Amino acid sequence: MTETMRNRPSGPMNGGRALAEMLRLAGAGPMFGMGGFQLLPFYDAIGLVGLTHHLINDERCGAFAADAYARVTNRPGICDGTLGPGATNLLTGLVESLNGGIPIIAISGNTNRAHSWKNMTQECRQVEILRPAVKEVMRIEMISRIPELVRRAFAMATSGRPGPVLLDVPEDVCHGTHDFAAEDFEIDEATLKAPARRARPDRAEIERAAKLIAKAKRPLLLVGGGIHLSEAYQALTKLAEAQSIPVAHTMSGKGSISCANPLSVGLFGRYSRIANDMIDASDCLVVVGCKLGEIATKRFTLPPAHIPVIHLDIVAEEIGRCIPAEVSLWGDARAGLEDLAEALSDSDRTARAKRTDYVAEVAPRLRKWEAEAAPRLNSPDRPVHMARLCRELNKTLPAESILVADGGFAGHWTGLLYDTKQAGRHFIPDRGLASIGYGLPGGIGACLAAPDRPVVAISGDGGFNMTLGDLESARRIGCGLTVIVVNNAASGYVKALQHAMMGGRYQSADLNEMDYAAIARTMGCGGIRVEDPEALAPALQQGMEECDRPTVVDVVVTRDPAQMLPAVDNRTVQIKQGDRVA
Ligand SMILES: Cc1ncc(C[n+]2csc(CCOP(=O)(O)OP(=O)(O)O)c2C)c(N)n1
Ligand SMILES: [Mg+2]
Repeated sequence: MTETMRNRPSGPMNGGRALAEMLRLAGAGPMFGMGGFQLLPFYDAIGLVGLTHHLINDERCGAFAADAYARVTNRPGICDGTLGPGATNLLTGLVESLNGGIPIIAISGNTNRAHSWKNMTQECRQVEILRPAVKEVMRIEMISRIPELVRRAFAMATSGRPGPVLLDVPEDVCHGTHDFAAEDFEIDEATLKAPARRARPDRAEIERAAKLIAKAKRPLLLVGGGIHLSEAYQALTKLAEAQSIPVAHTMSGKGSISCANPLSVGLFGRYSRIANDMIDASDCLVVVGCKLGEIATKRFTLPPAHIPVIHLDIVAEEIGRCIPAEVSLWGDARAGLEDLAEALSDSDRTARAKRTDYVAEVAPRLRKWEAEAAPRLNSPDRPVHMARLCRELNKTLPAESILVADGGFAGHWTGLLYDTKQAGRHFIPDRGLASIGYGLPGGIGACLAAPDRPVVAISGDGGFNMTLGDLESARRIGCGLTVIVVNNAASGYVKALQHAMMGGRYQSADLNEMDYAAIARTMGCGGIRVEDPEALAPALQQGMEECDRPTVVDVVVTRDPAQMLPAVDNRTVQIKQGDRVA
């Protein structure tokens, strides 16, 4: 008998208790939400069954925290919202998880069905509002079906491309009672973590792909967040090394292979060090777990049409959506990469010999890029240069750390310049929906998922303003999180675009000058204001040493909109009709 079977409850219990018992059996981690009347029996049961739940000050932040927790662990993150505004506040966070393929179980309280649609307070069409924001809505209409539907929610969240599932719980279901049998509380262990099951691509297509790769002189792997979801790190590195194939990554795909691996050519797409040049000169692209969307393709101008593409993805209909694929591999990233490696294994030695000169190009190209970028990476400027901030992060953050990057320049600059020292989820940007406001709550979720590892979040001042109330949550929870605020006193990305494209007419782009370090100290957190780049590393160190309360490192960066874009490789801004500047 397994441990979970021994611990199965039975007898009369309310719906909230049954829900909590199922989550306990599923090994649920910390949950994030804000209570209300409808889910009170569930809240009451949380402590009784030994689960952990954190009050969060905005349900969107709860959903973001659950998303980051899920990214670190690949186990479904759990968040909840009460009837109406609680449920609707979950929306942005759930869409992030939907677009990013992140397993989430969201629980919403709903009205007592005896009174629904009679102008109940807080009532709204929440199921309809949230339906397109999740992979599946499960409305629980019978108390007796709670275990079955929670089981199904885990299966939906972790199978295929993972995603968020909404369990909508009417008040009378949560408060009502049913006599459960122990056998009702069955769980499927395979579905408690993504990927629940691994599908292998068609054998004949693998052979075709292998032939194409074997023939190529300059193959290149383009990888995205699917590598993390599939935990395909070893399989990717093994194939790349066995066949001498360099690897470029999207923002979500950073950490698929260690950035320190000599075969890593860094970010491709809108921002690039050398990867876009490598793509241009390639003769075979192997795309894995990557949707090839706007940013990865520089608004669909990459890759050049003549280069054959092999596309491996867990969602069949994603293949060929943006770029036609010569070979379509439908399946799990790890399984597909292992199969490719096996199909190619006889040619490993000859492939490496044939590609010696090719892979030898990578290091000098990177050195050349580095030399050109050096003045910015080492800039002594005050206010602090963003490239210098990224360099200090590279120098200071240990290999096991996690950097959570918000939308805005925080994500753009670190996406281009931050290096993970080992493979794994060490860089978490919210590129599903690219909302601002993910940094702080994402940092909370990552901290709780990896309590023994340093977690640093980097956020714009606009994104931080959006979520400042949850610094209180981080403090109360006791997260030893370091939050870097990129303080440019502006909605900087907007201001930079207005500078470049609107003749410097700034509209609704400026923020107040604020001292976020002082605010943090007032809130009982650590707070360090940094104006001199030399003070960055000690401030980060001090933040990472704080184990039980957050530290805000408020970094004063340029206020000049001409200097804000990640210009390391884009010093001459090109304005094209109908596109944004890079
Ligand atoms: C919720 C949301 N609203 C608007 C945007 C569009 N947007 C992208 S970057 C940006 C600027 C945000 O300012 P801040 O967080 O200070 O970052 P900065 O660009 O200044 O580094 C905005 C408004 C967004 N991504 N998300
Ligand atoms: Mg800003």
